[in-house]
Amino acid sequence: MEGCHRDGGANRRVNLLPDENLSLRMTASDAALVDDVLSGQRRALAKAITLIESTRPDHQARAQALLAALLPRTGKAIRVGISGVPGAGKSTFIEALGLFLIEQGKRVAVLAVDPSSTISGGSILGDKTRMERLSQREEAFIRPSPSSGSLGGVAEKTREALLLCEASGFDVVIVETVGVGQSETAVAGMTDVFVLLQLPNAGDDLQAIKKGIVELADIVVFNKADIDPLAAEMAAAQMRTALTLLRPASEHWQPPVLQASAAKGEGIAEFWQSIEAHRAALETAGELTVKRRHQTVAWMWQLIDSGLRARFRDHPGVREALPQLLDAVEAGTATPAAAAQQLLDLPGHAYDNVKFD
Ligand SMILES: Nc1nc2c(ncn2[C@@H]2O[C@H](COP(=O)(O)OP(=O)(O)O)[C@@H](O)[C@H]2O)c(=O)[nH]1
Ligand SMILES: [Mg+2]
Repeated sequence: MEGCHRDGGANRRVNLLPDENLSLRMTASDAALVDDVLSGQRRALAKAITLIESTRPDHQARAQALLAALLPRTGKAIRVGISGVPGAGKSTFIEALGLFLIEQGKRVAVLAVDPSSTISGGSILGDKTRMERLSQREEAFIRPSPSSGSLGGVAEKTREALLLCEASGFDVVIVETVGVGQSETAVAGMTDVFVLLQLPNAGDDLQAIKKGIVELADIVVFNKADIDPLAAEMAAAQMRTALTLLRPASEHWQPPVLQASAAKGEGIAEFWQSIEAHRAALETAGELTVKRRHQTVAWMWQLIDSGLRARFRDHPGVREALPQLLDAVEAGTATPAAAAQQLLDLPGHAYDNVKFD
């Protein structure tokens, strides 16, 4: 995409669409921010992500311009999603992995999608002590979930933050999420490879299988194998059987089941080998490009869906008529179809209230 026109720095214009129908003017300081993000400055990256997370309409417009300017420089990182129940050892594992990758000369960004942070006000990564060593490294960038908003909102911001990290030259972007259902789907939908971190006990297995998370996994890792190696071995064997039943056989990739001890740093190198093998398999088959294309298109539809829903709810006529119609539907005096039709047919559903200059 050739979205970025430079005109001496100040008042740089950025096209948000291929033709010039939608373009934004960037202030000199935002243009400088783009350059600083591109040159890998972590403070600039943090600032850009803060702008993206802001709900203020003027910030949103600036954030979209920033993203459009950076988009041509995205796409080079390996995007890894890691999920597991609280206590599975995700943070410990990611820290060990991050340090391993830095030793290999890579720069690593860690982002989080944490739906619980919106309820508790905390964040899975809020506890910095968990990744103390990694966060001290210059080659690492760690960012917790935005602490407000719906899962959809948090996921959307994380996806944009991921693109910013890529533009900023991070070789690997890890997205961590707690295993509580829908957040896994969101993370699997924004990453190249989705990893399920499991505890070696049957209860954890059954939960993951029941919730349909195992089907999403490209790699399964049994962590804390140091505690009871035999139990880990058995759990891994059972999971291999479950996977052959749950995952439709792909000619390109059969999800491996690994063991690790994040606390001892064991199994990390083997894990990374699997990530590289997965990537090689996707690239050979031409699937990586296809996968990412599908993901961006699905993302666009999600934004349309949530945008339409939000505007529908904001419609004055809908606000006025909704309570009564809800009552009628609940009481059985109106059919859901008739009520929905009436609301959808209200005049003046405006789709043009996003203002760009
Ligand atoms: N024995 C053992 N403990 C671990 C291992 N990985 C993590 N832990 C411990 O398990 C607890 C939860 O780990 P944490 O990384 O915070 O889990 P998260 O909630 O999934 O991020 C911490 O006390 C860790 O020190 C491991 O491989 N072996
Ligand atoms: Mg954690």
